[in-house]
Amino acid sequence: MKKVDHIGIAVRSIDEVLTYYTETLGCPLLKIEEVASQKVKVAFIDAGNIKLELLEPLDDTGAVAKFIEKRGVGIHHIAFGVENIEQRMTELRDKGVQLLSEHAGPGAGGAMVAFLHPKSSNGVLYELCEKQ
Ligand code: CMX
Repeated sequence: MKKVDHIGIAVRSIDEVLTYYTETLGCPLLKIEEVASQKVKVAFIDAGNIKLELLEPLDDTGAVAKFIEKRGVGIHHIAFGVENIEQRMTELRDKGVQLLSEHAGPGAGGAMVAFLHPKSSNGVLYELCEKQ
């Protein structure tokens, strides 16, 4: 893996928590966007050497909505920045890791993303993320 690109944090409402990050912690807001394919609105926060990705569900049916319903708000995933994401996926699959999709798909910030199932990653949802 090249680096940890961002940490995803599930929230009920970006509006409600944003001033905690920008004013209380003093971390600048980079951008807010909707990622319809993942059924989330995301806010990227600049935390210095890493970004925090606040994830607000767009409806009750997506993965983040289900996560909040079951486990409450908090840390949702860790995203590794990678190159050649399809090759990384093949290597991990060959090593017995369960991936959530056959191929990478579009994620926030125009990146291509793929997820490693927490059941085969010792309870942690990992994302692979390749910037275009
Ligand atoms: N971290 C750790 N464990 C998690 C988890 C998470 N984020 N989300 C779910 N789990 C666990 C559950 O607690 C459950 O464990 P138990 O069986 O021990 O209770 C197990 O995984 C299965 O969870 P589930 O609630 O039954 O949910 P699903 O199997 O339907 O989905 C998962 C789980 C990981 C496949 C789903 O959350 C997913 O597809 N995630 C990837 C997509 C995603 O997270 N998109 C949002 C991010 C957007 C972005 O960054 O761009």
